[in-house]
Amino acid sequence: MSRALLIVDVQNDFTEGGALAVTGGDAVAAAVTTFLAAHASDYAVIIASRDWHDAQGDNGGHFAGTPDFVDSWPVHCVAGTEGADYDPLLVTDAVTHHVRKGQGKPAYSMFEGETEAGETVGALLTAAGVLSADVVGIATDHCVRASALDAIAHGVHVRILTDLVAGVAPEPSEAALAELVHAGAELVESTDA
Ligand code: VGL
Repeated sequence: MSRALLIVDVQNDFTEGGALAVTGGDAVAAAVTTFLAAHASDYAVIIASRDWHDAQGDNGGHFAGTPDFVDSWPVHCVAGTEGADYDPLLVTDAVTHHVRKGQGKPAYSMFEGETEAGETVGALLTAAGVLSADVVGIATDHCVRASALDAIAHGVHVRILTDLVAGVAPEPSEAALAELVHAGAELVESTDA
């Protein structure tokens, strides 16, 4: 049975010091690197996503001068900037596919993104015969949530590695994990993965 690892948005703007810093983001980046060193060979595909917004315009209302931090956000992850790069604590050598999303529009799920070759995450999972996926990254209450729900909708069994995710806010993050369990996801610690 083929398994995928989905690494969501471990980018400078979502870790400490970034434009939309998520507390614990650096720790997630480092812990995913440690996890990959031991577990990369468990996975048929390892897909990492990056939010990749346009410098011009508000990306479909995603950027706002006075953001509500639910549907609108400070400027973040502008294509080609340092903020959009992977956090350097994340070592990406084992990543098999890099997906970019959100050009000109909000895109919380990595399933909305594409590789440079134009492949979608859904197509990659289907091509690799993936039946289960482990999801890690940032942010639990937004892009991890949306990506995991789309993975379930694609028909794969999803596990959230709970010590390898970080959320914008505690209550919505708890709610997102509960929603994911109701949708069929399993919550496991990376040490049990
Ligand atoms: C994200 C807020 C805005 C995320 C992206 O990666 O979870 N959150 N854009």
